[in-house]
Amino acid sequence: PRVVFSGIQPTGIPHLGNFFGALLNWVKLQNDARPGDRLIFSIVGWHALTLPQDPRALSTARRDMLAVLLAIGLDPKRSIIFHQDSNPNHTELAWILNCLTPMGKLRRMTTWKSRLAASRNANDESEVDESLLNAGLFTYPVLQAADILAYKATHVPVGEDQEQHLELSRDLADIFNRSFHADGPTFPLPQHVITPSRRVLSLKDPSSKMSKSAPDANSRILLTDSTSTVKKKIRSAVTDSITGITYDPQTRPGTANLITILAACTGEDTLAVAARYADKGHGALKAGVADAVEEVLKGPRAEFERLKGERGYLDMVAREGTERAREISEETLRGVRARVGLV
Ligand code: AQP
Repeated sequence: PRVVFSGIQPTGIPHLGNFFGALLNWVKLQNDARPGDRLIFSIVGWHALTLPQDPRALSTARRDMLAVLLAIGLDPKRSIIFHQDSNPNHTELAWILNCLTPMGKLRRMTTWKSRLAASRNANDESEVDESLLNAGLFTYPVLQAADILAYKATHVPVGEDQEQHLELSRDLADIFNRSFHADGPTFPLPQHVITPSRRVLSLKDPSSKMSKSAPDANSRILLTDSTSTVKKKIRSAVTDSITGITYDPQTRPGTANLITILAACTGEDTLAVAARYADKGHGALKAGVADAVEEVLKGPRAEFERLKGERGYLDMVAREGTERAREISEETLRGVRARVGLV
């Protein structure tokens, strides 16, 4: 049987990129699960703290994220859905793994390298100002490994951008297994489940991905956006001035991104969508995208609104999810503590 684990940060309401790049796949994995499979989905609050968060906004985002996960079809009877930050087994394991992690491995993480690059001294480009970066940002891939290994996960559905972190999880599992091999390996090596869909790009700057934390709110479509907001954001999406519609991500990234979104909504091929709009203009394409997005969002949006009023129910789902998660991770930690000598 498979143990599937994945997580999402409570840094805001998820957008279409999170949905097509990750969340929709979680629902599919749940709905296609075979008897005995275990599915664990976590809202990873500790990861969110690697960047400054407004405490009240974080608290709201945490609860909203749970409501969104339920609204899109995750079912607490079939999946374990819980808040990472309510299960200290993750941080305990992260600490133990930190003590086995070579610094060099963390320095090679592209996420760290891009943070470093962004903090170059304004006066001297060759000088990196590490004082602006917190230690959590450096070591959070180890926390991610702990998230996964605490459940002895075998399958981890995440975007391509996470492949390097998953590789680290495998390395750390292997280092632990080889360092403490009392009676066989402790951790299975987790595999990547590649999400088949393409990256969704920012509606305002198609050279970057759609992101929860980009400053321009019009650059992303949230799963809870109203019909009129969706229309307005798509209408103002950046495209190009070429006549007719073709799918060409290199030269027409904005147009290609709209085609990608439409295709993801309808389950069509991008080239088929492009062919359908070949003789039409951007106005028609945008209207088509808005309609397709509305079809996808209307169910989850209504369910989200309903669930937001069910605070007691949400708290119960979170509490029960945590209990089930903790039962599994506590067993892992018992083995880990015994192996490293903390008994
Ligand atoms: N634009 C995207 N297209 C496809 N997949 C995406 N993912 C994120 N953006 C896109 C996938 O969503 C999952 C959860 O992401 P996360 O919350 O852990 O953080 P992230 O990857 O950093 O996503 P955001 O939305 O940009 O959040 P912030 O702004 O908080 O950093 C991951 O599997 C990711 O691949």
